[in-house]
Amino acid sequence: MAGRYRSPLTWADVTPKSLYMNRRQIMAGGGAMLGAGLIGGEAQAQGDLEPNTWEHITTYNNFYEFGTGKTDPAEHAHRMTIEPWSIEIDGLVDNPGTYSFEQVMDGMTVEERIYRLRCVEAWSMIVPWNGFELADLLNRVGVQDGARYVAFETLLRPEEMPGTRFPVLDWPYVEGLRLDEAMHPLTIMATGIYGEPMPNQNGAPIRLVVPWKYGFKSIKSIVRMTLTADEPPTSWNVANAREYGFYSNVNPNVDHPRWSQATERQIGAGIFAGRIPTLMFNGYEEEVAHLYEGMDLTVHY
Ligand SMILES: Nc1nc2c(c(=O)[nH]1)N[C@H]1C(S)=C(S)[C@@H](COP(=O)(O)O)O[C@H]1N2
Ligand SMILES: [Mo]
Repeated sequence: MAGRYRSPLTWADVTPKSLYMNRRQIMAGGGAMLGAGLIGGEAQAQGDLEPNTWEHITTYNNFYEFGTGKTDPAEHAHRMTIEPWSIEIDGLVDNPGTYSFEQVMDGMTVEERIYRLRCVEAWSMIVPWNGFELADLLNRVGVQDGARYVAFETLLRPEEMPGTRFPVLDWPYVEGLRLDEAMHPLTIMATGIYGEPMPNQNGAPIRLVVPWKYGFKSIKSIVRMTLTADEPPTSWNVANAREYGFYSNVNPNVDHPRWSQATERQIGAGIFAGRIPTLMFNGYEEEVAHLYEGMDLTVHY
């Protein structure tokens, strides 16, 4: 392995922090920027962010590399080898290289963030993620002038991923964010759920979580990140550009061509619970609306 490291990260210039905020601290308001503390009053009013059960979060998944059924990932993702794991970080960065998972985690501030995950299929669940801000990692590798986007890529290992034998998507799964979206403090690299290491079906060992965008932007099991000048391709946009744009911000006013985005079904709420209204930017409007000032979100969907 050692020979593969082109440019090992040295975090020497960074003060290591090992703060881990547990849920109680966050709920008590210990972190103004965290979880429930961040969402607006409107979101609070439709029900506080009471997390879904471990069972729901780990058995109702989208991870097409393991099949397109909701229970396929729970059934097959155990076949994915996650040790050792490394992430290649390249493109317009000062310190490109192949970093082991351990190097990436070294000194990172892992916190719990309770976010709603809103799927484009119009269901949602509340997940207590553990992770660190993507901005912290990007700052460490040094983003160069001229970088305007971050491209992400998922592991592609057909012998461990039965779903990739079918051309459902253009494998490997790829996603992208504009640099300011990637640097936003709500954007995290998640490495666990409920304080446990990330289950394979949820994107072990490390995945993106962007709470104001549809679930598919939150790419799982990341093996590569590339800083680019141009907007990178994204798997769902490549598969069907009319239905899935680059931005894919949660927006109750812009329907998917085949169904409404105005409401959502809460996974685990019970069959009598009824649908709830979907909030602009998934309830994070105050925090992120400024990123899209002057953009027509019906064009840039
Ligand atoms: N690599 C990869 N990442 C992915 C997907 C996928 O199929 N492959 N599905 C996306 C979709 S559509 C959703 S809704 C979320 C689901 O995350 P969860 O299973 O942890 O709830 O993962 C996203 N990330
Ligand atoms: Mo999704």
